Amino acid sequence: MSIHYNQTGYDPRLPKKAVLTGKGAHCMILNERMLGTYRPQTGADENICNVILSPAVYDEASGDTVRTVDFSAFSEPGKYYLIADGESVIIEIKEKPYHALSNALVKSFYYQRCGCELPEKYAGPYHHGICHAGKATLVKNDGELDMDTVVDCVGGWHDAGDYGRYIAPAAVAVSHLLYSYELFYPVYQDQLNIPESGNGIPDILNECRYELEWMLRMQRADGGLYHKVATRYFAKFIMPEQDTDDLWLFRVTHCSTAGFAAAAAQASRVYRAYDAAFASKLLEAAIKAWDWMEANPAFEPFVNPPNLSSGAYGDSSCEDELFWASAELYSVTGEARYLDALKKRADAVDVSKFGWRDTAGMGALCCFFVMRNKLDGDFIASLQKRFVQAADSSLTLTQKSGYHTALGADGYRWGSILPILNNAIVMICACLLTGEMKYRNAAQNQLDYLLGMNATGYSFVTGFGKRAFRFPHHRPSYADGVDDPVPGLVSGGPNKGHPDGAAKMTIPPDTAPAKFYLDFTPSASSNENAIYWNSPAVFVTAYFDSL
Ligand code: 9MR
Ligand code: ZN
Repeated sequence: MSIHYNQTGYDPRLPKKAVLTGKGAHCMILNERMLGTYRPQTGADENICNVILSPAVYDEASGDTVRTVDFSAFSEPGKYYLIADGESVIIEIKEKPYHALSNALVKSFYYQRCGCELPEKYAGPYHHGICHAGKATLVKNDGELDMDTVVDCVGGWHDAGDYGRYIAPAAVAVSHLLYSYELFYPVYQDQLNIPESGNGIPDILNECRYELEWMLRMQRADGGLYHKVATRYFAKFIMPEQDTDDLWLFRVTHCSTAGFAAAAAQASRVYRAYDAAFASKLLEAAIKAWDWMEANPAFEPFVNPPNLSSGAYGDSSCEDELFWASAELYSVTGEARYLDALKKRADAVDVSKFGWRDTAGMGALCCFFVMRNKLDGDFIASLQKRFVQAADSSLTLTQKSGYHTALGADGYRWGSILPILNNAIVMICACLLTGEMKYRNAAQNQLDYLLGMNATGYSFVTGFGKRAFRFPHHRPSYADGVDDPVPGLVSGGPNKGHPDGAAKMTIPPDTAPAKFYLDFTPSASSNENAIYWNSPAVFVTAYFDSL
């Protein structure tokens, strides 16, 4: 395999690239119509090349020497044969190439629903019974149970390939989805075939509400948020309804509380137009969470108690969550205390981060796109300057990479898809802020990466692409007896930083970082899905679908 390309298709109006790893520079592109009139040359035709090829460059992250074929000039929709170095692939140029993808990425959250049945009517072959519907018992720091604290916290999405449910990742995933809606709402409809479809509310909001209702249940009466709910150990590879171990609830933490305050405040803004009572409930809960943070300023980082194995999602600082929460709360209340908090923290946080640990990017989006006119010009200008500088750094990474990927060779760690999509979000927003297309074009290459223009040659979305990955570290996809994995799941991707046992045993240790990937169910370190890897993919895809 020497042709690395976007296997879902290219938008006729946008730039189009593929990356070649073959030795030569022999390459041509033809569509059916061109093929009909093509006459094989007689004599030496080694240099037939009807597209522009870049000079060969060394790509550090993959160890590959690559050339880029730029076929942006082709804009007629249709199927094209791309032939290079004795190999051929079919590339599609089509209108709205990302619409079905965008819907499937959102629908994947439905398949992650916990605490309810997934009937065949909505889930097709991926249907299953009700799971994790019991109450959860609080675990103390020493790992013992506190039998007096038993909480009903049913619902929400399974975090990833495991069945844990964690607040910090939930807050971020919901926010990515809600920002996708707030910025690109014309792409969202009410037709994803989920139980709420047809209720007059876009399904992306119906789906987020399922998570938000659970998050509300995770809030203690004093406003603090329990960190997570999970069984003692990661379940075996069984269906969720077979995972009947007791549910454990973990103590209230600062970052979960602040992240919740942010996401709930944002949600109150978004749902106001559809359901004012729900919006008010969210806002009240967000304010209570904020007040809890003010009343409990002594930060205590979360570490897993001993002798258990669910995700830790520990974080060393909540300053970024507080920055984000202050922005969202100021946008909906206009209260001075939130503005003070926003200004106080703005310089100290990285406003270009959209991950489960570093969250200030969402606060920046709130300032730029939601309440720009409520903030003074100097504040916005300096925030924007820093944000665009981050976009420039991403752009530089993209230009240095043979595969046009916004990640350095040292970035291929657990969930490498997150920094790549994070940087795509930064560049998309920089394009929206400055109108400069260089950012959009580089962001497009990150979507291309997701869909196959990467060193592994896999599309990292199940069900999308000729060589889509097939064996996610996702318990239902393994246990459901259906050949195809649940569709619309995003893989964490190559991870040289911390290989799991299967990756260690089967990937040669000198493999380049961008190829340290295994499409094999046991590979938790390189092939799991997670809600907060799907959600930035939703944002990026929705943007390109909205053009
Ligand atoms: O996404 C998390 C990544 O940043 C960490 O390095 C990794 C190891 O601690 O854990 C990842 O999160 C996993 C979580 O702990 C449990 N659910 C599955 C998550 C995705 O692999
Ligand atoms: Zn469940």
